[in-house]
Amino acid sequence: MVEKILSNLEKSNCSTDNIFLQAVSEVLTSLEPIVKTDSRYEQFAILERLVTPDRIIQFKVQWLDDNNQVHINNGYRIQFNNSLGPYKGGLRFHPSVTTGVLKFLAFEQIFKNSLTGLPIGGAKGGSDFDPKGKSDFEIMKFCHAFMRELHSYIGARVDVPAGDIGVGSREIGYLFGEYKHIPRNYDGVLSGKPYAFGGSLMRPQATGYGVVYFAREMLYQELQESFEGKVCTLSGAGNVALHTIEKLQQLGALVVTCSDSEGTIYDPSGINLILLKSLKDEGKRLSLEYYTDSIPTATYTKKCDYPEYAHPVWSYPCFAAFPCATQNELTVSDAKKLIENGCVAVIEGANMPTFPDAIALLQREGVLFAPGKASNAGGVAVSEFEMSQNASMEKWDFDKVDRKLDELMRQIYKRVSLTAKEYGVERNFVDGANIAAFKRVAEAMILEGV
Ligand code: NDP
Ligand code: 2IT
Repeated sequence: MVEKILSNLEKSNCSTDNIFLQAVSEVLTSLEPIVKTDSRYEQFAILERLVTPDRIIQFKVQWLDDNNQVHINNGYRIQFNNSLGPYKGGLRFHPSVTTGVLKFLAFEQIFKNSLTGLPIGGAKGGSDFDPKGKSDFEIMKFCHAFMRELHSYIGARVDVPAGDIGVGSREIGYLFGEYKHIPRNYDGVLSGKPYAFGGSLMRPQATGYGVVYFAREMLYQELQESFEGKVCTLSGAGNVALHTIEKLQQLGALVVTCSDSEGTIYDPSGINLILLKSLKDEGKRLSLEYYTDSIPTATYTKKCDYPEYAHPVWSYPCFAAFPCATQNELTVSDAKKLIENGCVAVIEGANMPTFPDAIALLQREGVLFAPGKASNAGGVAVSEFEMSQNASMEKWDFDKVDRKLDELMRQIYKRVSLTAKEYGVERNFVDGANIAAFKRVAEAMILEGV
């Protein structure tokens, strides 16, 4: 059945959708052993319905730059599945954005959101707009133009977008600023808002901190290990990477690498987070090259100086590795290097950063592998906490959100690892996550009818 669905999908999707097919294929492979266990899955055509988005919305975004030149970008929102709750998922502004990329991200989001146990469905959106090199005013004008097109498709109980690559609280602030003018109501229609007007404390930190809470629990339960004194490697230098580094350092780990789309830093004395934030914090996107001006003992390697299949960040000995930049960034060659160097765990901060053959190799060699849909779910979970706070007009303090996040990440780990055991694939957290997430969504789809 799974093969038939994949082959039909290949026929009905175009070649730029390969990344979506990669995501679907991984999930359906995990589900293969369980789809026969319940005849209702076939009767209700659950798999076929699950791989087809509810709707793909595409719109034109017209905006003026600081020289009054007109620019046009494509804008999208993919509402994939709302069986568990309102559509929920981020917006990505990056030149590589296509419907294929957003379909993969929205599909993954259904499963991630299901794993949180919270009432949220799966969606994703964004634009091929490139925020790099744009003035603050241009970012504002683009966000306002984007929201003028998007507003009629979203709502606090309909679809609640948030941030992703290229979209942080500054962009969410501008998007919200335009939204509230249109229906003239102050709904929590976006999450990741600045704290000054409806944002939740800890949303900026939530994804990275959640990744580390998941990793801490997994390492403790599986290996009775902690991060104290351990060397960790990491890719990325954005929201997820910065807060993953922050929490790892708080737990006593030595994080020795980070990267951006231009190159990589290796700092054997441990990444200086204050310096890194001063280069990269929201809005600022200075090259990592400048890191070595302040810390000459660190090494900077330009992207053009290494092959695509062998990323320097994965070539250094480490206890655990955290890919936190983007999809398909950790190859099978990188996985071999990590294994040779004694890495015991790979925990995904980004969405699908590890190639399928690299995952298979890591798992075969006994490296603990945490898939992003489980380990990076803390961001969307705190987004849902923000929706709760907005709906009740409350403000929770930092410790309350932090405690709830920690508890939720431990629950996700438990759900994923128990499901893997139950289905005879102990320690396969990919299968555990896909099966646990699927069962909850499928049950809702069956109970709601066709
Ligand atoms: P940011 O835009 O804050 O940071 C992205 C980082 O990744 C930057 O360092 C960027 O470098 C680098 N990067 C982006 N694209 C590429 C590329 N094609 N090649 C190499 N490097 C690249 O995004 P986030 O930190 O928010 O997101 C990172 C990942 O985490 C994504 O996969 C996202 O989907 C996922 N995620 C994000 C969540 C959130 O709450 N923000 C929640 C869950 C998952 P540069 O600046 O040079 O482009
Ligand atoms: O990939 C993700 O989970 C996000 N970008 C966050 C989504 C959200 O709604 O907070």
